Amino acid sequence: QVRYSVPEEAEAGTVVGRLAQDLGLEAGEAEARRLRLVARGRRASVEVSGASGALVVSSRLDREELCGKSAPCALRLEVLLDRPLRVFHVEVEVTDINDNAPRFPAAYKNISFSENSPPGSRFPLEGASDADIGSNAQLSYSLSASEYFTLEIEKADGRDVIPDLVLTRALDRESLSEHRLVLTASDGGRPALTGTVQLVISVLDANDNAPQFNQSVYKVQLPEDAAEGTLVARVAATDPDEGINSKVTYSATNFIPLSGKDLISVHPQTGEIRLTGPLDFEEVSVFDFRIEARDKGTPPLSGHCKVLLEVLDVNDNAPEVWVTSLSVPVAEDAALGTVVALLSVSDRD
Ligand SMILES: [Ca+2]
Ligand SMILES: [Ca+2]
Ligand SMILES: [Ca+2]
Ligand SMILES: [Ca+2]
Repeated sequence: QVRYSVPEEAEAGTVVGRLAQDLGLEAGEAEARRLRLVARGRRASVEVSGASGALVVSSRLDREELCGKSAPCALRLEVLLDRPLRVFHVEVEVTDINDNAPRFPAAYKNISFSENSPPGSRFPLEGASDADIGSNAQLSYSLSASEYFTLEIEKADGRDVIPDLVLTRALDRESLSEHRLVLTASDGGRPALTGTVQLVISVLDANDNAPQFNQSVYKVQLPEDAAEGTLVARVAATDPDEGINSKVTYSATNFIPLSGKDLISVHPQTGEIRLTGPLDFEEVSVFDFRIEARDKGTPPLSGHCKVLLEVLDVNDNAPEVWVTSLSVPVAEDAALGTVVALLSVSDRD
């Protein structure tokens, strides 16, 4: 039995082996005795060159197509010689060249990390595959530069390696909601070939921001005769989170004096504070209360502001007059300056 080896993808005409010589034939004998391959159903991609008796490549030899991942990849040929008839077995090993780059299942990979994932959290990535064999298919991985992520390789059954994406520091969706990284796989060929996949990492929101009012204190003045329904103030809080984590509702609390509770209310959605009853400067001249803005996260977070409503006096009380003492009748010749009556006057305003 004769054995040869030839690299895959060798050009047509490449000599695989000097078959006639290796079979011990004399010059010219190969042609005279019709040294030839036994035709099998499918073309062998090699043939015997008539004149020289050499085995040469006749058409494309693709190791991946012939043998896939199995190694070694051998063509088993039968060679015939006439007069007398003889059969020889020839084995041609097709060796691998690094003609396939590593390939990832897709060009993009979408990954989600919660904003509050602790550093050290990992996400297993799908590795690339390489149609070659041996070191031409031995893959190593690298990740584009990132402040937040690194790659850790886990050895699985000592042969394939599976890269894990590992978080190295806390994420913040409010400052960066999407990270784009490139994962590169390189094979062990010389030169190495590479394949890439783009990792699109979405940062999912966590409720890590409390609503915040754009003013910590709102000072308002209203005349005491302001009608019911009068707008006292419009407060607004913002929350940089997303969705319900940023959805804010308002409520009024901590009234000083407590009676303010019945006179003032805030719309839970708009933050409009309105009068719901009559003011009376003579009773209360300053209402002090707080507005709470609470988001709908789990758990919810809240922020507060203070509102000072000053009630302004209006002249709504007539002076009251009392006669304290009265001297009647008064003599017609009473001297100027004589006290006629002593009056008390008071005005609640
Ligand atoms: Ca190959
Ligand atoms: Ca390869
Ligand atoms: Ca929030
Ligand atoms: Ca957030």
